[in-house]
Amino acid sequence: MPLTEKQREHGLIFRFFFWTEHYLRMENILYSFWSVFWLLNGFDKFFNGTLRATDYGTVSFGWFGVNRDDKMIHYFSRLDLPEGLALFSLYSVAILEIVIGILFLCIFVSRRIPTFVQRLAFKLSMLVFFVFSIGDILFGDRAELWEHGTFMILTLVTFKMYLETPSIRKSVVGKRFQEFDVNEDGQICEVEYSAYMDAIESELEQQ
Ligand SMILES: [Ca+2]
Repeated sequence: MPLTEKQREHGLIFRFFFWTEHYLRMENILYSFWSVFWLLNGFDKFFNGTLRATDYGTVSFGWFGVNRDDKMIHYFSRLDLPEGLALFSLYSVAILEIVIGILFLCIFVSRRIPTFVQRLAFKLSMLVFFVFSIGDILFGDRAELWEHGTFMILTLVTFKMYLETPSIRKSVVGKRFQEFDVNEDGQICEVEYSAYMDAIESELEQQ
């Protein structure tokens, strides 16, 4: 498949655009963000750092700043709920967060994993923010409620992008759409998109 005149003229620039379209996709950025976000937040609950007395008072040292154990026990005690329940809730959510992080990591690595698994990652994310928001209201932490609300919106934005991915691919493939829409369903699936990218790459190599 020959390159267009324009593509040949701007070889290097075209290669750069190819790289951004192939690897630096918005979906890749967002999926890696959610993967890191959930994994770090999940592990944050297991690593609380160590408290040390300093000239400025007692300071927590360690990679993960917030001591969630104390915070959660304090929240639950306000509602006369036991410490055990506070820690059980905290670590259950932490495990769920790590699971969501792994799911997003799988989606980031391969877009070919079953679509119900992909949608599950979004559904679980929304459910966790839903539960957090209820907690924020009951425990009276309005700042956290706001924070969780913004992440809820970003989850919805990412989900919208996930649903619109076929039209994003369509705009990248452009004029060659018919050629790569192999099953003629009017959409470019991940397999068809990879075929398009492979074709472009081999054309670049032949240059
Ligand atoms: Ca198709």
